[in-house]
Amino acid sequence: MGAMHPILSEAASGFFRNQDSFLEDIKENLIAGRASVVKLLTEQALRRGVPPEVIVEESLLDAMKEVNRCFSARIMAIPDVLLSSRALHAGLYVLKPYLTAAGVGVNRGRVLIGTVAGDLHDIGKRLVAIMMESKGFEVIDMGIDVPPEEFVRGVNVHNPDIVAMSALLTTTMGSMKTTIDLLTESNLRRRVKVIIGGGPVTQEFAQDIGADAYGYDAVSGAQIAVSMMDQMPHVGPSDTS
Ligand code: B12
Repeated sequence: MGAMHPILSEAASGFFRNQDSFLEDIKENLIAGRASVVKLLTEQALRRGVPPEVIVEESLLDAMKEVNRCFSARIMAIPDVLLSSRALHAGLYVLKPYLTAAGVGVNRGRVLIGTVAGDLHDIGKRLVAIMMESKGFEVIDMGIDVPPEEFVRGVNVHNPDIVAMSALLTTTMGSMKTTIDLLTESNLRRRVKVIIGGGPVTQEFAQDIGADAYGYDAVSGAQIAVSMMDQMPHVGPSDTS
């Protein structure tokens, strides 16, 4: 069968759809790891007026939860998950300017974020960073496998208001505590709020290790960061008190 003319194919796949069908199709193609289709559908959804945050929350995040479930149930293997994550990033690439534009001009504060030592998972952390940017935070991403000393150096160099840590492995969660302890020893703990998250992390664990908050996902994490700033006595990222 010959390929459809791009304009016809766009009309067929984009013009007559409603919001729900876009969200469902993006989700389905993300799970199937079709990056170029996810990119195209995301562009079309935006053009048809679907709000970018709705695409993230109701399509991309939902799809990744399903990917997690399928991986845990051994329905998907690691290469499939990596294809899905590539498709997620294709969608996020399209959405990022719109999401971060929402936060432009709002100086909410500065967040230093990283995945803790020994842990190479960065998909969730990157989502958290984007959602925080969308709320008007300046986000400094320290990357993956960040040792406690690097977090401390980051706080000294960048003077953030919030330190956000991600861990996906039970074996690396301990590094969150080590990082908080090192911040305390370095007399930096009182200068920052600490929020943690990731698969094995819980509210109880956050309390046990002396974090200020736990975020279940990227959306709630960004909301918690906003409330943290509202409760802080000082304003702005440049305040060193
Ligand atoms: C993708 C993936 C990988 C990829 C990572 C690719 C990448 N660039 O990130 C690769 C293949 C590299 C990988 C490797 C490994 N993985 Co892996 N991986 C996964 C998988 C399937 C999905 C994780 C993911 O990206 N989810 C999608 C994102 C969107 O969700 P998320 O990460 O949970 O993040 C959300 C929330 O948790 C939260 N969040 C996350 N961080 C933060 C931080 C803050 C501050 C806040 C507020 C919120 C927050 O918000 C996010 C968005 O809503 C999970 C399965 C699962 N059930 O989680 C296993 C999983 C995490 N991996 C696991 C394991 C064991 C490994 C390996 C040890 C496998 C091996 N034998 O080699 C290695 C370890 C490598 C290392 N040293 O880190 C186990 C961990 C078990 C455990 N409890 O310890 C899991 C749970 C799979 C399983 N069921 O066994 N993995």
